Amino acid sequence: MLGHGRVSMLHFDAHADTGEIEFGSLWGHGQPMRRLIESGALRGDRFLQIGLRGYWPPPETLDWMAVQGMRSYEMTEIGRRGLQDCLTEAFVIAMDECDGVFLSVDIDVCDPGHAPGTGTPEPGGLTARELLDSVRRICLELPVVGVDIVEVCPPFDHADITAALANRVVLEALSAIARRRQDARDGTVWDPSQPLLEGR
Ligand SMILES: [Mn+2]
Repeated sequence: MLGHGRVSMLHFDAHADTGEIEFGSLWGHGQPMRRLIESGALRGDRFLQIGLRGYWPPPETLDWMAVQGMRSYEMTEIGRRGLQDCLTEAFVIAMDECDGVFLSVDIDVCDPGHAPGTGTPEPGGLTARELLDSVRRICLELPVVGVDIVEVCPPFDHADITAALANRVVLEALSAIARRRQDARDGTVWDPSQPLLEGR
């Protein structure tokens, strides 16, 4: 199967989503990352989580994650080291023995003040600006093969704050992927030190 075991994951979320069972079900919104790794499609040791915080998961789930070799950049580490430093490190891991990157964005990675319309809000997250800049950088610098944006809950939203952010995540990703492909066609080598990232 093309790409099987050769795609790494960059997973933005307040939650690990690596639970074993939720309300008696193997398939809930807290289990997808465990099922994905169990399937063998993605390697646990090429699975990078960014923005985790709060009081879940329990120790036995954290133990399972450690056995898989998963790497989680919790908000405390991001605050201490800086988001860009964490991303730079994650990129190196993601591209080791992998051909592509899947970018999964749970909107609750952002602070509820920036994304209130979600089912399991967790205080102390990224700003909208940090998320948009991260998505742009990932899609410019890495061979992204797929993107999803999940957990937007319109009934909980206010003034379309969350919906607008999710929309802009998609636009940032598509625009950056298009730019990367255009540069590849033109033979332009993108220099991260140049001011593209400092555009709007
Ligand atoms: Mn979440």
